[in-house]
Formats: sequence, structure tokens, C-alpha cells
Amino acid sequence: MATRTRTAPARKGARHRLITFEKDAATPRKVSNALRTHGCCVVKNLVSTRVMGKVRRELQPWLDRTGTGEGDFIGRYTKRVGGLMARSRTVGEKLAIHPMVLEAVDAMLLDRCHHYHLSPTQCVSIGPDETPQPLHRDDAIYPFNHPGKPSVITVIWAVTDFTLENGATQAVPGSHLWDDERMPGDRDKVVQAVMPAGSAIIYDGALFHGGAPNFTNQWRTGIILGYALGWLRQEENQYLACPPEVARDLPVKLQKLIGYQLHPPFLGWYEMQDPSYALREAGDTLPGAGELLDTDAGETAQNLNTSLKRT
Ligand SMILES: O=C(O)CCC(=O)C(=O)O
Ligand SMILES: [Fe+2]
Repeated sequence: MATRTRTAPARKGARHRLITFEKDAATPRKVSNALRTHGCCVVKNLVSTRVMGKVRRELQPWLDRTGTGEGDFIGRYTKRVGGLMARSRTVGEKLAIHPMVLEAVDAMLLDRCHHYHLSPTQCVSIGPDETPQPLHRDDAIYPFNHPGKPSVITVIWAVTDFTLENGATQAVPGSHLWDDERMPGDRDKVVQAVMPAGSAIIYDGALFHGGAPNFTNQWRTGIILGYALGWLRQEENQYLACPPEVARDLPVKLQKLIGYQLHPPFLGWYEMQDPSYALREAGDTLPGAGELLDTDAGETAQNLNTSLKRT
């Protein structure tokens, strides 16, 4: 008897949305899959309120001595403090190198670079009466066409609770797949990353998003940590923000993430050495030029070059 095969109904395009994971369900694979499909996801309570309390105490003195911004994009009722690797030990050790986040970023960026770097590090405190920030793409600082492979992954950590009323980040799920002509319009669904302190929204830098208006009388504080392909210039100048005399005391993993490491084949050298050389105490003599191009790294770069030319 002939078997009849049923034709599967045509697959509709994925309905784009902001998925929220509980901490224990948020595996790097699920997070990176959500980023590929929807461009963003929220992970709730990724660090404890105790950790966020520490972050808040470390950053409050910096916020206190910082004025509000002077433009519609950065916000006229919003305070921004950068240089976070030098200004908050807890942001560096508990947020920037959070293992789950790094594994998810690995999955998103490591097919286009040997390693990635921290790009912007910024505390964003949205004050009462702030108006919406224009929706934008964080990766617009680089001249890549959209849609394309991700070059930037951004994480915004909630230091205070993020609510609908106090300015929880707005995002347009699926917009990371749009071309360069399309801008968010009235028919596009804008969602907000409502989440308790200690949670984070993670998104592809190509996703349209922005700060939201703050209708309350409290400050909404978040921390932006962006990760960019290791051969791109970092958005924030990390070597001024976290100079060698400060970076010297940080965990090696963080030093590397800041950029104190050579990207193969020999990008970013200092004194013809790996830039971690700058973290040593200076001696009286200068080193002889290092053979920076080690064969393995050179091959990696070669493979990357070949695959990049295909994309
Ligand atoms: O603070 C926020 O919610 C978003 C800020 C942002 O996207 C930016 O300044 O690039
Ligand atoms: Fe942004």
C-alpha cells in the first residue's frame, strides 16, 4: 500500500520575542540560540542582590560626582560613568568575566576572531523625567552591512530593578536581522527588559534598542558591558580607561579581555611584545623584538582571513 506523506505546513517566520530565562535554565547554548533567533534575551537573577549591592556601593561615589548628559541620545537626565574596570572591582570580577556570559559570547563571536575584547563599559543611571533614547544599533560604530554576522554583543546588567515605569531598556526583537534601510516604525513591536536587580539583557549589537523614559522619582541604574571582535578598535579606549598601573592588579582573564593581549597574527603589540608586557614593572633595559608570529596563532589568523573573505 502506498504511503501518503503529509506535506508539512509552510513554516512561518519565527515570531520574534524577548525570551526570559531563569538563571539555572540559562545555558550558553540557549542564550546564544536566543540571540541568533530573536537578537536578545533576558537572564533573571544572574548574580545575587548582594553582588549588585556591592557594585552599587562601588559606583555610587562616581555617580555622585558626575553630571547629567547634554544630548538627546545620551540623555539630559541621565548620568553615565565609564572606565568601569578601573572603578569597580566587582563589575570586573563578577560581571565582565561572568562564565555563562563569556561562553555565550564565545558562541556568538569566536567564528570571526581569535578572541574578543571589552568595548564599552558604562554605568547608565536614568533619572526622573528622562525621555526615551532613540532606538539604535550598538554596532553602528563599525562599517559592516546588515544583516551580517555579529561583531558586538552587549550585556546590560540591572543594578536597580528595571521596571516599565523607570526606564527598563527597550528592544525590538528580530531587528538584528533587518537590513540597513529599515528603521523601527509604528508597526514594530517594542518590548522592555523588565527584570530585577542582578539580571541582564544580552543582545546582538545589531538589535535596535534604547533606554526608556523614567516616569518615577527614582534612578534606574544599569551597566553596559559590550564585547567586540578582537581585531576591531574598542568603542571605549580601554588603555586610557584602565592603564597598565591599574590593570596590573586585575585577574589575568580580565586583563586579556581589556585588551592586554595580542590578537593573532600580531595586532596590538607594544615594544614588539605581547601588550601584557606593559603590565610588568619597567626595568632599565628594553627587550629585543619578540617573534610575535607564532605558527599556531598565525595559522588561526590565516583561517580567519580566509573565512572572513567568504562572509
Ligand atoms: O540604558 C539603557 O537601557 C540603554 C542604553 C543604551 O543602549 C546606550 O546608551 O547605548
Ligand atoms: Fe545602546
